[in-house]
Amino acid sequence: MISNYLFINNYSFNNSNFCFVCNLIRTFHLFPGTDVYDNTVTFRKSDATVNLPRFDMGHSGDILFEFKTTARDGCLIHSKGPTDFIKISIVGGIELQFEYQAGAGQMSVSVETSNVLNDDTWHSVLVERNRKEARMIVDGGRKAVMAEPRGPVRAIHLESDFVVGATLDYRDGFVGCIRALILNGQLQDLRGRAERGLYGVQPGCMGKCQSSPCLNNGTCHEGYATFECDCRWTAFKGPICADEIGIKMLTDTMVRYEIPGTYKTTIAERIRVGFTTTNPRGFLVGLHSNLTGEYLTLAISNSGHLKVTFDFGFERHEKVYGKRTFHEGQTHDVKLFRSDSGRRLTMQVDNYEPVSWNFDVKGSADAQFNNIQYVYIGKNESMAEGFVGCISRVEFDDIYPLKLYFQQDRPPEVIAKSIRVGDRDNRRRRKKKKKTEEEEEEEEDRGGGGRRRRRQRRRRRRRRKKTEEEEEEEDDRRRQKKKRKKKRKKKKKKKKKKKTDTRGGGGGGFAL
Ligand SMILES: [Ca+2]
Repeated sequence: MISNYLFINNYSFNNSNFCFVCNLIRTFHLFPGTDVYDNTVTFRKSDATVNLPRFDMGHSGDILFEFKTTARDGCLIHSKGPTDFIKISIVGGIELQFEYQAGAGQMSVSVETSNVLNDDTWHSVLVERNRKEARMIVDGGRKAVMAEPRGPVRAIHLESDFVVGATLDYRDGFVGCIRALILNGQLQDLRGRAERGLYGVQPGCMGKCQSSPCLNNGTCHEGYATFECDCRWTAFKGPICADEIGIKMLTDTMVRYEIPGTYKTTIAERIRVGFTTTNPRGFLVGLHSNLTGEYLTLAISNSGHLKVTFDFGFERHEKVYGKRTFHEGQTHDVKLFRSDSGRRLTMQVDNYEPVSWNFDVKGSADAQFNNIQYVYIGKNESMAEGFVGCISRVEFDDIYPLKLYFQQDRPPEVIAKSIRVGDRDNRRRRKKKKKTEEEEEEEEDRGGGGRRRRRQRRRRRRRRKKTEEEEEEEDDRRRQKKKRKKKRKKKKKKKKKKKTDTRGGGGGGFAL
């Protein structure tokens, strides 16, 4: 295979040597009032094709179209004759390749782009072959040219259908959109064919993400045949970010997330929490700074209403969402956010109308929530009793503490205390560990330890023996010491007695 790369940046369309331009002009004259870009189809399956009639490329011909995809590889166009063929493919997401054969060996022209071709935006392709050379231009700028070999130039002889979307045998399929296919200046009606009904091909460019299949603000990655939801920036998990991540809270359960690094200072927070409870009191979520003493707490009051308490340094505020009570065992979703440079706090519960409170923040006053260190769920360290029920979907801006807590590689910033289930598990693990140690010893005793272990055991026994002897010696020493002490005490007593006797007499005299 002969391959030739030639790149010219900023290629100008005014270069009259290129028939590309005449084709474009011709195109727009040929189809007055038609939007060639409206002639679009989506290839939903990799083995789906649109088969057009034989294209006589002859001694010179050109193919112009645009595509949009997220796939790295795929055959866009294929056609062949008894020996000749043409094929246009995307290779590795960055290279576009035009391969052909006209009598002699196989030829190939490739354009490697600096930007990716599978970035789900439109890219244009012009492939042209004339008596002198074959050329390909991608996105109007990237160009590759290959001169024909010396000698008489043969026409490309094609006999099969002109297949769009895969190879003739439905392999290496392209998945994505193709529009404005123009062959030798003739717009091809791909859309019309798709409208009449074709396997795996739909009129228009419709991705799978257009129907917003990912819930809770999950990011949809287009695949045209499929889609993928990225739930990273949500408090949810699962294929469409719909699965709740929740925790059962007992009265002593606390989850704490420590904001790493230089903490966090905000003027517009976004907080969300889901909960279920039958207890008309309890701390749901709290943000706290030990450095500044500033805080924000969302809790259920004794009357079963939602209550926000905060102090960002300008004044302590307590706001109650008194429209409803929330302790009837239903699941609720609370969203809380601050806006208007910190002057406005809005709470939305479930799908009810949001409630806002405005605050009088003076110009010099500090509406910032400074140095937030912790996010608490269920209770904080100073509380004796916490929330009882279920808490889920906790998020504070881009922090998802419960999700982090339950993920496989849990970061050290998030901890949960007094989770009884977890404690029981730990106990079980400890028990198991102990048992294994015992089992090992037993095995050793049974002689299953091998030479090294036996040597270790002997050494251990010797050490034990030694210690016993030492202990005995020490006991002796202790006994003797005691004896000596007793003797000394007796002597002292005698001396004392003598002294007291003499002093006692004098004293008695004085008393009299
Ligand atoms: Ca502040």
